[in-house]
Amino acid sequence: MSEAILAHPRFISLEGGEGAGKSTAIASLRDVLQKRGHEVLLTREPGGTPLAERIRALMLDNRQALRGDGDEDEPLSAEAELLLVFAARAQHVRQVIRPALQRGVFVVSDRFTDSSYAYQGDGRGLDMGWIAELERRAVGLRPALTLLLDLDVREGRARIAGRDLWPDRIESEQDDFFERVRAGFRRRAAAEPERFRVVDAARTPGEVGEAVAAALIAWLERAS
Ligand code: Z5A
Repeated sequence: MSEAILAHPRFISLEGGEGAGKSTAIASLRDVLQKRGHEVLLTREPGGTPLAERIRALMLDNRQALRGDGDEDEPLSAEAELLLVFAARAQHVRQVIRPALQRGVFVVSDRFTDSSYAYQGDGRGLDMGWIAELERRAVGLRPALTLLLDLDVREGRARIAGRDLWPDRIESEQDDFFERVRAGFRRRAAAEPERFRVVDAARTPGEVGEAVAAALIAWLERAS
């Protein structure tokens, strides 16, 4: 396949740390697009296809369930984690995202490759050049607009505290990991101001929904 990365004009992503409110805000983006007569596909990463959802479950499993035959736990290495998220993304792009874009649909994804740079690159310390190579070779697609919901790490964690009986593998990381992730997202947003819009997520769900909707409307009107 071609190694060029296409920023598709109908492909939009939402990014941010845990508890930032992406899953809540994505409905506002859908409403704006539908009101303008567009067909919209909401999807998420890791996941978005049956196989990619299975990879997601493997990657987030916190029971250290990637066990060997004995009783010893087998922790997932950072490198394997990176390859799993890209395996899921390669499926997602080919099975769902590209076909929808080719049909003229707007695709809005809750997370995409920016999460790999932030979590596996900044969070885990893996080589950014390797991630860029995977993005070129296995993905080849980038959103034209990325809305970054920016929120204090502790506030985001407080929002999801007690939600799950068992925090998943990534939720179980310490605050310093999430501080590196947040700094990574902000650095990427500053480096690509044309693509990113940073939204202050420390507001009520209604206010955040209005802010992402306003950012999308301004972007659509600017692009048209
Ligand atoms: N990951 C990765 O490492 N590498 C990759 O390449 C990709 C992902 C693609 C996905 O798990 C994990 O995979 C993720 C990164 C990693 N781990 N982390 N962290 P996930 O989908 O379960 O995690 P998430 O994307 O962070 O989802 P989340 O924790 O649910 O956050 P959210 O979608 O941004 O928030 P929400 O579900 O809309 O809201 C969370 C709670 O806060 C909920 O109870 C809401 O009612 C409440 N909420 C929402 N908005 C507000 C406001 N504005 N005020 C107060 N309370 C609010």
